[in-house]
Amino acid sequence: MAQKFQNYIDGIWCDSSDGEHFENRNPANWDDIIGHFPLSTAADVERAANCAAEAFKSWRLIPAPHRGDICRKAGDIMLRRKAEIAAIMTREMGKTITETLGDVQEGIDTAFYCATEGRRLFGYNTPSELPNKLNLSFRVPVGVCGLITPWNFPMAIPTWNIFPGLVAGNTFVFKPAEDTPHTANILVEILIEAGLPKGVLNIVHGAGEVVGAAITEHPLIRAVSFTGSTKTGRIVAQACGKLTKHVCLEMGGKNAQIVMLDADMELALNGVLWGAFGTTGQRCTATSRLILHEDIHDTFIQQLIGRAEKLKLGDGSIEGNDVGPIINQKQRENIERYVAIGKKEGAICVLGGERAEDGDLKKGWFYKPTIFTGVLPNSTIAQQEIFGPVLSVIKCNSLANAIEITNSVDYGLSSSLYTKNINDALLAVRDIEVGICYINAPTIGAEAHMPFGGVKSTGNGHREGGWAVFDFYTEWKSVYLDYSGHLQRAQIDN
Ligand code: UN1
Repeated sequence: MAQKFQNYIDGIWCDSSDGEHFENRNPANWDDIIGHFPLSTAADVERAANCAAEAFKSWRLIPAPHRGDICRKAGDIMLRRKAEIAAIMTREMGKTITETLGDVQEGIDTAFYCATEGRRLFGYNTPSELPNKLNLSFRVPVGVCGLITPWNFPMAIPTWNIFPGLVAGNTFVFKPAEDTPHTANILVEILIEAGLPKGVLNIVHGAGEVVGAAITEHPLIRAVSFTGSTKTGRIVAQACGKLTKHVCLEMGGKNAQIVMLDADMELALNGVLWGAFGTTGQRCTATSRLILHEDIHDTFIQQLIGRAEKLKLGDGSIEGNDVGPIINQKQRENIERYVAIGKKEGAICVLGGERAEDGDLKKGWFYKPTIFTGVLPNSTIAQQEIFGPVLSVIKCNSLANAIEITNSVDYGLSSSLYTKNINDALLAVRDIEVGICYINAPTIGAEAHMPFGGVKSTGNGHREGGWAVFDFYTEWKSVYLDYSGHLQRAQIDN
């Protein structure tokens, strides 16, 4: 009998209001049922939002350094449980243990970064234009925050939000992805053990259309952070806009790696293999376009195919496997749809382009690493996010041409350029329209203490990670302290 998991509302583990559940299965082996999780209702969100609002009254008064201490303790617990959490994550998400260990580490890094931020949270003081008057401006929490997270980074993305949000003094209603609910419950367990008071973090499992929608529509929830597709992000933004909520959107990418004539080819090959096929291409930062200088194109492709076909597909929990499964049936069908479009549009599929179904792979959602050459910059597979192990190769004839192709998409998350020419590198840093720019490194590899996010259709101007995320989880309060003892009129008496 598969284990039954629960929501956590107001310090109590509980079922959904109508007792319904959904199943969570291992994407590498459908026979492996991880457990049943609550299919929650709008009433559950209502209850969670009310509890979070009640908890906010006292949580906001706890000194920020003490709130930071809870994050530090959470980081210590994560460190202790790192291998166990990685195994749980691989079982429900599919990526290799090496990668899930990295995902947990990103959470640990964020915990320790945020712990110390509790002792900073810097504000401003400025001179007043009037005598005997003190001007200060400091950060205050927003209030109850809603958090809707995806399945590809089940620990890193929730912690990027929850830890800074808590340190800033907010409380949460958290809806994790239906495909990775177990890791989310572990995070809640960790924060309970670290001493988080009841009601401060509430987890409500279930469908985006029900639980996610209720979070965006609930008037007590003042800010919503969403990571997922651009299509859903726009729905979230519209719903939040009606109630003038803060909304932080981290959405799609169509990230390019450029390789110039003078690049270190070995380095560039390793970069694209990791960027395109790591996490089975299921990262918003994944390399989905490879822009090659025409003079190196054929040799580079030949070597890339040689390397990519050696990648070992399989259950991510087994050592030696390089590429795990696709998260679910729907996502694999989506990849298949794009591959068919690529072929129809005239691109040449030089590797993969089909499911992997040998032996044990038959029981999982596996798909072979796929490479298309002869891709036109404006074709569908070069423009739309596929979220799978599909790489579109495009030729360029100069750096200017490569930058133009890189910028010719709606998205602007991450980019990479391989070159030994410092002038070219700096030019690219200046002109590529993205939020994250790598030189001689792949499009993936963001660090917890740097701002994370993108421009154009990737985001809405906010950043996660590092110090920048505190701009989302706080408001500014400006304070004027007049100690002159008489009426002083700004703009008039000075
Ligand atoms: C994501 O792709 O959704 O830079 C997040 C990276 C990771 C985070 C990715 N550290 O690839």
